[in-house]
Amino acid sequence: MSTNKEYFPGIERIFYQGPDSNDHLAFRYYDENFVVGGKTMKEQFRFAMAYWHSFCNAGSDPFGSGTRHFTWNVSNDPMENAFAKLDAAFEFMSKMGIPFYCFHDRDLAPEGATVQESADNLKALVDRAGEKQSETGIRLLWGTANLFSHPRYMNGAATNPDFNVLPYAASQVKAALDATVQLGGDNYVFWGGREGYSFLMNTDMKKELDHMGRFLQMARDYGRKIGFEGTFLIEPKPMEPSLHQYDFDAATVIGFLHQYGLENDFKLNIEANHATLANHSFAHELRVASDANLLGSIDANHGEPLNGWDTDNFPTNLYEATEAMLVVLESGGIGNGGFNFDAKTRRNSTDPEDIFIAHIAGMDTFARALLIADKLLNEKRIMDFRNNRYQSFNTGNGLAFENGDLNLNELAALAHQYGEPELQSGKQELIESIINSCI
Ligand code: XLS
Ligand code: NI
Ligand code: NI
Repeated sequence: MSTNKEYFPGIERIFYQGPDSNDHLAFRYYDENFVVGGKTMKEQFRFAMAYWHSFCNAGSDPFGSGTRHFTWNVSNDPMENAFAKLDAAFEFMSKMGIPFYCFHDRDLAPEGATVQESADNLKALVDRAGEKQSETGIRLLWGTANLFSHPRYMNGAATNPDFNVLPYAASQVKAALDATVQLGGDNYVFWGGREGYSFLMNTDMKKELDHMGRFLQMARDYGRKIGFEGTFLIEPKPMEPSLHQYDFDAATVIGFLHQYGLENDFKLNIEANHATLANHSFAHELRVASDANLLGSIDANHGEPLNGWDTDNFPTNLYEATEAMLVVLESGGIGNGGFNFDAKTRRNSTDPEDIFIAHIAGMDTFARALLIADKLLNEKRIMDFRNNRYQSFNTGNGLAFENGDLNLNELAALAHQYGEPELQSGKQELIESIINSCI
């Protein structure tokens, strides 16, 4: 089925040329073999391409149709287009030097008229994707099932009030897990899609959450049974499409995982734009996940600060990326996760090369942020300040408090003895200016 057609003629393999390069089809900071923090950049990031944005979404929005001409989408046969799209995607990743990709079942293969036909469509594309992976060395970071686009999921998938919907969701998750295992995927993602609600008066939230917990336990058990050794990931998002999404933010999801006994198999996939949609910073969400030992992977993108929506811009905000990389480095890296560009070019970025430029911009932003974060970690004025801020807990009664050796009565009694504490400056402006001097 694979053709020799070139989908991006005139664009060659993108290489590192250094910060002074004016070539817009070259990396200025992402040097895949350069070692930072004990790993090459390639290993630190494990960058991934998101199939849905880069190869399925031609730029349509609620006000108009797509603007990009996809040369792999020209046949009347959707399966033929799906095979062509696979070739185009692997050509793109090979030229970019992107080592991983991520997909929803429906990105890879079209939904069929029956459950069986959908599964067969997916299987055919997965077989071909496996060959493409062997030819190129490109690997699957994660697979997932699209449980939100089809009208049947309008009231949710696992949380749908109608049991008749759940078997459909299960059939998709089962097929997507089979695909992920067949392709050697390192992770399997659940983004809540329409698992949420818009009106409490017609919703039994407790029942819906119990259903979601049970559904995820079933998926975990099935995955482990068929030999999936990777990590299951939940991707928090506070709203959109539902007004109230059940996986609101990292803290909410961590509580959920513990409530339903999922914390040993699941971790979190943190998306920058979802963090800001929840009125958190990207770094905050990463930190919450990391502190719970549940930081699994990252969806790298950037929200539009003026409206806060999930606009999924490519990440070019160096400051935000630097704060994120600081957390990632302090966590010891992203492990078997990666940095997936869950991002789209703007609707009016219509040149075929724009998708290259966008990924280069994102990879360079994170590479540069990694270099800066590495410098900041060695910046004693910041690191020592943060440690020393808590030094009163290192000895004496502070240590006794931390160790659980003081009760409230004893703690309260110390107030009489200590007198009014001296004010300790947080030195925020100083730290901000040190960070700026490292950029
Ligand atoms: C949507 C999500 C989605 C997940 C995969 O907002 O980011 O793209 O990453 O289902
Ligand atoms: Ni995402
Ligand atoms: Ni998103």
